[in-house]
Amino acid sequence: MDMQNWKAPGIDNYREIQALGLESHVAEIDTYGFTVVPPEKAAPAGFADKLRDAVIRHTRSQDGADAHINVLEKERRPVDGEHLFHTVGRDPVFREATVSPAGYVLAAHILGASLRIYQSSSILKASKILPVPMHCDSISVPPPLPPWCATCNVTWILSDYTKENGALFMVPGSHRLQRHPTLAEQPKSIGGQGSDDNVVPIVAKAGSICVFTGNTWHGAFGKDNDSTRVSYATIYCRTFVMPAEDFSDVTDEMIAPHGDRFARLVWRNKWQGYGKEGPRQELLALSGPSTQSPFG
Ligand SMILES: O=C(O)CCC(=O)C(=O)O
Ligand SMILES: [Fe+2]
Repeated sequence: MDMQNWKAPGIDNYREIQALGLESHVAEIDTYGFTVVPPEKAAPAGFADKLRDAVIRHTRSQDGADAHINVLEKERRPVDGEHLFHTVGRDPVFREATVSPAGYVLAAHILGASLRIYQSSSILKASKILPVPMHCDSISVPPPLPPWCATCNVTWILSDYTKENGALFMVPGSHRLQRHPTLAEQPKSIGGQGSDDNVVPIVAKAGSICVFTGNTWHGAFGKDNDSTRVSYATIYCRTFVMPAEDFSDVTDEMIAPHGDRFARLVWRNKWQGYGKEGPRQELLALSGPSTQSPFG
């Protein structure tokens, strides 16, 4: 059947997914709440190395106290390791990662065409590291979580992930529970009282990307060895969500090489944020499709 002329919310994005050969990853996201795209499909050869080098370079050169979380005692950090925040203003390679096609189209499958960046950050986990408690990234969203998600996460795995090296873990199908996990459900393998039966480690090669919905329960195993775990994550959100980062310092010069898609991702042309002048109607009108369908 010729489907080329069909028009419906989400179809343009699905065509991009087909062109990239990522259809099975869409099925996995819908079924399990996450997918892992292998390095050869995630980005051109060499990109992940560039991204890893930038994470290490910028993390090592930031002032220790630049990020509040980096000076908290380990036990008080929700995620142990050295964090680098608001990366899109720091280096072109971080900007490129947020629009890199495989991750972008899968994020757009989850959030629809109105997606924006919520947070662009990285974590370097050297030596011994505490586990990350199980949670989902629907931050501040009350239950029942909407079946269409408010956020999603595209994590670039930049060193080989094994359980021993502190891999991410996921709970397949947990996105369909439409709630946050409770304290009693924290798995035993990370010091909780709950079952490990449905906890799967994300064992993956450096250069893979793990894409998961904002409703998918996940965390990370602790690490007891001297390996260095490196990751870079973009959390995307829908246009009505207040982003975690302030993008007002992202300049035209930073945006220009990465195109209109990136401009929208960093909230150019947003209708929110007005003062006495009130909203600009032509900008408000841009959010029309997102009120018609979860893919708008
Ligand atoms: O990579 C990790 O350690 C987990 C971080 C996390 O929870 C996230 O990126 O949402
Ligand atoms: Fe998370």
